[in-house]
Amino acid sequence: MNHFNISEIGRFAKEVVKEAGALLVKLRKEPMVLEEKHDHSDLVTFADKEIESFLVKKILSTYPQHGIVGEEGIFDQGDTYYQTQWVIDPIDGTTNFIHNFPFYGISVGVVHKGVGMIGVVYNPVTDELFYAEKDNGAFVNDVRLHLDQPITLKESLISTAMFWENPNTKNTMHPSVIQIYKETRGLRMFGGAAISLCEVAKGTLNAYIVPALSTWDYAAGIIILKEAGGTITRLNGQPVSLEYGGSLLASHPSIHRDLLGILSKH
Ligand code: 2AM
Ligand code: CA
Ligand code: CA
Ligand code: CA
Repeated sequence: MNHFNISEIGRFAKEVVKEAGALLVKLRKEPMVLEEKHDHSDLVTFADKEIESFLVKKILSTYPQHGIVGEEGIFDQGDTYYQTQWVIDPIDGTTNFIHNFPFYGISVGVVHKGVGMIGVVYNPVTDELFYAEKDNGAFVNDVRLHLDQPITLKESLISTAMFWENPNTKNTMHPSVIQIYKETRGLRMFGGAAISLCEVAKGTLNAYIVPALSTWDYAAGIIILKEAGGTITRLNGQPVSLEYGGSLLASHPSIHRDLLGILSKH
């Protein structure tokens, strides 16, 4: 009954994210209206809510039977079970958006019966639209992404987020982070999960490693990276769920095992 037509839904998802992207570019030029969510570093703007509302309206007018999980909670799922669920982050990298630091984007994933089927991420600064369908490859503006050049840990550039709490001494860097820093070309923190995952899919970054995220931060990005040939697990090597958030070790396939080895030591 609830047939999932991946190419039709994918085409729609791409279109709707492009439209939301144009709206985001327009909203960026308007005066910034922002408020704190939990503290001074956890912010939400008028644009986050506008983009999520726009996406929810568009999705439900075409697919009224689908559910939507979004960071700003515009659509209330209640206790209803939806076979097909859209997992959206209207602006991933809100702090970057506010500061005009060019590393933020719109992230939309489509999950059917718990399986990630479609991922769309739009970077309005570079005008890059990342798109992937399960088993059908990953693309940036219609150019195929594929991680087929092997790399070593020594020649890789790693992205992470926030300083990890040191389990022994607190308030200093986690020993895994220090070791990864020493054994690679370097560590970067850009403040955006979705774009980080897409950059790993492009090969400009070689891994994205984070201790905790929500599903909307990575739903689209992990489908894109997986279809580009990347390897994605939790930090302990377990498979990543699209139903609940958690850690992420998302990398080029040739360095995943080495990174897991480092993470398991500390
Ligand atoms: P956001 O911009 O959509 O909130 C920042 O390192 C990355 O982590 C961003 O992708 C950010 O998404 C996400 N994040 C999740 N929870 C966060 C929080 N409480 N504070 C800041 N960033 C958070
Ligand atoms: Ca947020
Ligand atoms: Ca986010
Ligand atoms: Ca967000």
